[in-house]
Amino acid sequence: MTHALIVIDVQNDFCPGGALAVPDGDAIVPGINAIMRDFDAVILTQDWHPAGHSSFASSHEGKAPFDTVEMPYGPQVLWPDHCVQGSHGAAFHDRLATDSADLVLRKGHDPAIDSYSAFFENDQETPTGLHGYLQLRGLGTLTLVGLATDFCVGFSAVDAARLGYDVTVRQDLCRGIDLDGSLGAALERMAQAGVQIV
Ligand code: VGL
Ligand code: ZN
Repeated sequence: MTHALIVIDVQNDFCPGGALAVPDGDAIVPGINAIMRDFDAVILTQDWHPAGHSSFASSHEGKAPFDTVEMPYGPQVLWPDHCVQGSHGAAFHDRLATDSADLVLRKGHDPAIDSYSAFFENDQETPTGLHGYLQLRGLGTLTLVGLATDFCVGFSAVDAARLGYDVTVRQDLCRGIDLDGSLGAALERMAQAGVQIV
């Protein structure tokens, strides 16, 4: 089994100064760059929303960022506008070594569905295509790093484990948002799913 590094959403909007900044989000960049050469493949994901996306609080009358609404696919946290396609906020952090990536996977482009996981959108059934790519390349062992631990990293890791991958999350190379205990809950869900958290 060959081993892929999946770098989740290391984008300007999730770094200090960005629209949905994760505390210390940029601190992981040098460490991520340093381990890229240790893997058979490097995959970067990019949160990539159209303007007016349904996960933005600004798209819901009377709602504020971090409120929750009921979507056809279940509860959805509303976020500040972030990672709008083509914007500076959606670009990768400028010190991330993007040239080393084999694949850049964009997610969250459907206006009506958010996509935390790199594998499935938040309806938990629409595939992003990543599973097919990994299978065809024989990449069965995955290490996940990036932002944010409790949302996109956590959901990706749980989906990967359920799909049968051998999954490790490098906590030292992740940072979390921790909204109402979401970090502890995500660590719990990952552990339950068989993700190795190191
Ligand atoms: C993320 C909230 C909204 C993430 C993306 O990358 O963790 N979180 N969109
Ligand atoms: Zn998003």
